[in-house]
Amino acid sequence: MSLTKADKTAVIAIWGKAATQADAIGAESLERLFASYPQTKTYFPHFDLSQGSAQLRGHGSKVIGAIGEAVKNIDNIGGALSKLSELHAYILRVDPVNFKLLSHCILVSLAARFPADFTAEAHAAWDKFLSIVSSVLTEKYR
Ligand code: HNI
Repeated sequence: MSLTKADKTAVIAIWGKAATQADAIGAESLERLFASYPQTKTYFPHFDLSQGSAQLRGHGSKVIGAIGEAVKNIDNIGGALSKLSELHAYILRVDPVNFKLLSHCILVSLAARFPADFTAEAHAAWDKFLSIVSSVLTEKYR
């Protein structure tokens, strides 16, 4: 799967608006993940996952920061996230199904904040982009 020029433009455009509230979007995405798919909480037994907790916000900031790095390096997402890929594959061993769930929650958080920008085309572009990010983070499993 690869992003077309139009996909990249759409991803970068929404990120341009999201970047200033990235941390809040990261935290909201995790809150949605843990509320809607509580099984994902099993990866975080060492965290306080209650809404708005410092650990949840801190982790949300890291996750969305990585998304920002991927946007900045949209032509070399694999290179930009290679360390993170090793971490998720060899140390964290997160089941790849969970990446779809988190990607969905990120999409919903973006859509809820930027309804006018979140056209069907922008939705599709972000869906593809997050699939690529997820593939990069899980490719070393194989
Ligand atoms: Ni993920 C740590 C980014 C999906 C479970 N994860 C990180 C860190 C980043 C990150 C950044 C911090 C690394 C560091 O400290 O060096 N994770 C991402 C991204 C995605 C993703 C960009 C997908 C879009 N991670 C997932 C999923 C799960 C997950 C789907 C499980 C449900 N991640 C973890 C866990 C940690 C983690 C667990 C370690 C947390 C800690 O600090 O102990």
